[in-house]
Amino acid sequence: MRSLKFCAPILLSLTSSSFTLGSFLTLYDVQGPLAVGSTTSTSDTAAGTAVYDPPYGSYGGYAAYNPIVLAPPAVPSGLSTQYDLVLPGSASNVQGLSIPQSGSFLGFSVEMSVVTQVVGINASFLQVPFLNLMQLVAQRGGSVNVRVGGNTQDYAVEVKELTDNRGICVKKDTDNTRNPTDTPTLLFTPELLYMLSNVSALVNVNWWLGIPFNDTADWRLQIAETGETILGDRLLGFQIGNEPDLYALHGHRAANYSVWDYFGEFAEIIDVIASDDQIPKRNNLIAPSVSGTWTPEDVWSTGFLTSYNSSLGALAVEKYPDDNCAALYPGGAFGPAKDPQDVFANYLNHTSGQLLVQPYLASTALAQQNGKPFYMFETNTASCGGFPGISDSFGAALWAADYALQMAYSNFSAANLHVGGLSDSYNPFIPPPTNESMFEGWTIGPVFYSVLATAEALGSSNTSRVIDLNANNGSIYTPAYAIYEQSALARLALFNYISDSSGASTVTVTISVGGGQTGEQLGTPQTVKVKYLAAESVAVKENITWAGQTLGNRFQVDGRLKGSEEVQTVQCNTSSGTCQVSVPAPGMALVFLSDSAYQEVEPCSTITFTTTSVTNPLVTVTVDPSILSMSNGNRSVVLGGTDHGNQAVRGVGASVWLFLSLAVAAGIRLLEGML
Ligand SMILES: *[C@@H]1O[C@H](CO)[C@@H](O)[C@H](O)[C@H]1NC(C)=O
Ligand SMILES: *[C@@H]1O[C@H](CO)[C@@H](O)[C@H](O)[C@H]1NC(C)=O
Ligand SMILES: *[C@@H]1O[C@H](CO)[C@@H](O)[C@H](O)[C@H]1NC(C)=O
Ligand SMILES: *[C@@H]1O[C@H](CO)[C@@H](O)[C@H](O)[C@H]1NC(C)=O
Ligand SMILES: *[C@@H]1O[C@H](CO)[C@@H](O)[C@H](O)[C@H]1NC(C)=O
Ligand SMILES: *[C@@H]1O[C@H](CO)[C@@H](O)[C@H](O)[C@H]1NC(C)=O
Ligand SMILES: *[C@@H]1O[C@H](CO)[C@@H](O)[C@H](O)[C@H]1NC(C)=O
Ligand SMILES: *[C@@H]1O[C@H](CO)[C@@H](O)[C@H](O)[C@H]1NC(C)=O
Ligand SMILES: *[C@@H]1O[C@H](CO)[C@@H](O)[C@H](O)[C@H]1NC(C)=O
Ligand SMILES: *[C@@H]1O[C@H](CO)[C@@H](O)[C@H](O)[C@H]1NC(C)=O
Ligand SMILES: *[C@@H]1O[C@H](CO)[C@@H](O)[C@H](O)[C@H]1NC(C)=O
Ligand SMILES: CC(=O)N[C@H]1CO[C@H](CO)[C@@H](O)[C@@H]1O
Repeated sequence: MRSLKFCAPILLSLTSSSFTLGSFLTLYDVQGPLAVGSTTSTSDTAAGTAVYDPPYGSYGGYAAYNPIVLAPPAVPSGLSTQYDLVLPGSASNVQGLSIPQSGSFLGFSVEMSVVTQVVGINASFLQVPFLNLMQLVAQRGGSVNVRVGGNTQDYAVEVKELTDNRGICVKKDTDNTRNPTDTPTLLFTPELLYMLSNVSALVNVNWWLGIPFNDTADWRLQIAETGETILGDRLLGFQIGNEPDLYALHGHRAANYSVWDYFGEFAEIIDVIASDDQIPKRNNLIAPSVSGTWTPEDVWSTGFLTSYNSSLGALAVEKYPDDNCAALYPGGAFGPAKDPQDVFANYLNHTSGQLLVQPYLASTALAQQNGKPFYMFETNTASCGGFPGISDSFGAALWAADYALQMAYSNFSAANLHVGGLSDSYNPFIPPPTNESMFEGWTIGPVFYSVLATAEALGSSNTSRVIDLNANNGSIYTPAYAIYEQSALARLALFNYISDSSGASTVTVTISVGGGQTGEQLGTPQTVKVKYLAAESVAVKENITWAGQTLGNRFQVDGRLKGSEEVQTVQCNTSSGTCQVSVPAPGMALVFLSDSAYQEVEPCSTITFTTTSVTNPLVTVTVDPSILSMSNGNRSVVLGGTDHGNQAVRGVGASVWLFLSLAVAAGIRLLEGML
């Protein structure tokens, strides 16, 4: 039933400059700037440097570190702070459950131009914080799905080598003047794909890529040819067209570009793929990835689904609930900049996620009828970089977890939170600016905690079915979801969007299971376990915890959870058959209704190895091959870390890179053969 876990102990021997376990992996601090990648890209619109006029105050630095803290919305009146949940124990007694979901449901979308900042420099130098973060998710949800792409994928060019910048797999061609929205041309070598493959050899990460779609006269299929060869089963599919409904607006197609043009071009690319012997898979294309300028129905009305059924691996859309474009492009067509304080409340209730999924409900049903998964391929709090103070607040963490579970309930099969770069406020994680990478650590966006919470809510069995309980008489501030796994009630996710430090808005939920219905196996348990997603208010950016642990505040993150895990055990009332769980204002409680529902997602003791400080630039960490094999897949090894014995120094040397020597690469292959 539940997947096996391997909790291999890792023995460390620490010397003054290095610690060694064998002769396998070497970790280095990177010396000097990375010299690659854009620090100014956003997701849906290529960006300049954000302008911080009022309401942003005088802050002129990277949006990723904007210190602005908003005021939480006022405590609403009339909230009922006690409600009951009377739930069937068996899925068979529940109407309206979602399709089975996987713990990898909420993944990431990494803009192709920032992949060398976030994932690694090349196949030999991987970002240890990235590996650690992915491992945290994989330990809970079984695996992690990452999309590498975005606007930049359409103008990407695969080349054999990049002579001027040795060891760099992605390069921005700054001479590109052809592209009206400044989408950079990216040159990359197959090293990029080896890099992703080497990540997957260490952590259970699977990838989506995109085939460049800018040039209908000269399709560039190299990423599909080399991608399938190098990534094999780790490659989940190829996006064909990124937001084609915006191509005309961005000047990437004629102004009259229509769904019919897209339909025709799709046929052309299917044809060239079919005639390419180096692309073995023909059924893994992802489309139409429209963003709302065209509805999915506009595309379906062309006969897209029937015409291309055998080529389509999944259907997808991309949507952000709002945009902050006016702040990014002041004085332009976007009008006056929105004040984040004015839109903050839009993220702090259950309606937001419901409104987001509503336009796609007919399509998720259609996808099911056609046997296709339906993805939210790229999303986050707001396009054009997000809203400082919202996108990077604890409120966004609650919002993203609610939105993700709403999508799961609505029969999406995956959703990817976008990582855009230092000019964005919404990054789930971001390394320090390259000129500061020697002495600053990474920064975590609150929405990363949403990914941990969602992965645990859904678990690793791929059988979780979700229902929105319309709890507390449908209060928009206190939504709740039930997750049935296999066929039994497994977990509950209980939200409270209100910020009220007085404690008066803490909600008490009285849960009873089984309710005497016939055929019920699971009644109210004797105890339940509870983990909390918590922070002081929805406005804060600091001290966010999941089950009592934090990844650290700004510039302090190395990808490992800090502090000891806190899991509450609630004794239920066996005579009344009820369990009372409180949900702080603000917060989310994840309630585990059985031991197996808890054990399945509870990471084994987290094994990490720490490395070095700035004063100690070269550290060797080597891992015995038998131990490394344990880190491949749903197994519990966390790689790397940085601050051992140096807690006094802030975020010391957190840009530590995992250096894989060629011998290592050979070792990975060998291990895969043995697994
Ligand atoms: C990978 O990048 C590192 C750091 O820039 C460099 O030292 C190394 O030579 C590169 N490896 C390859 C194979 O290019
Ligand atoms: C498509 O992008 C490539 C790479 O940037 C460029 O060489 C080519 O001219 C572009 N084609 C069109 C039609 O814009
Ligand atoms: C769309 O515009 C292009 C020129 O920009 C023109 O050649 C083409 O005929 C137009 N297509 C339609 C269907 O009007
Ligand atoms: C709740 O969120 C919706 C959608 O974002 C928004 O339109 C509405 O104003 C919010 N309600 C309150 C009371 O803040
Ligand atoms: C479409 O493809 C799916 C597999 O992706 C398959 O299950 C389904 O039967 C196909 N539908 C038709 C009408 O061919
Ligand atoms: C999700 O799919 C299931 C199974 O087809 C269906 O019963 C349910 O109504 C769907 N949920 C939504 C919100 O469309
Ligand atoms: C790094 O660059 C940023 C932006 O140019 C600048 O604000 C910051 O002071 C620099 N840091 C160092 C240590 O030079
Ligand atoms: C869940 O699905 C993933 C992706 O298809 C697969 O790799 C994994 O083995 C599945 N897990 C279980 C327990 O079946
Ligand atoms: C539930 O909400 C409805 C309207 O939203 C209201 O009429 C009704 O009185 C509420 N019931 C309870 C028990 O609060
Ligand atoms: C975070 O926690 C630290 C240590 O408990 C405390 O000093 C700091 O004020 C807190 N920050 C916020 C924003 O609550
Ligand atoms: C348990 O429930 C019974 C029946 O509702 C009630 O009388 C009793 O006080 C409850 N016990 C506790 C400890 O709350
Ligand atoms: C497992 C895997 O893909 N290993 C690759 C790591 O990257 C090197 C290139 O540096 C490849 O040669 C390996 O095949």
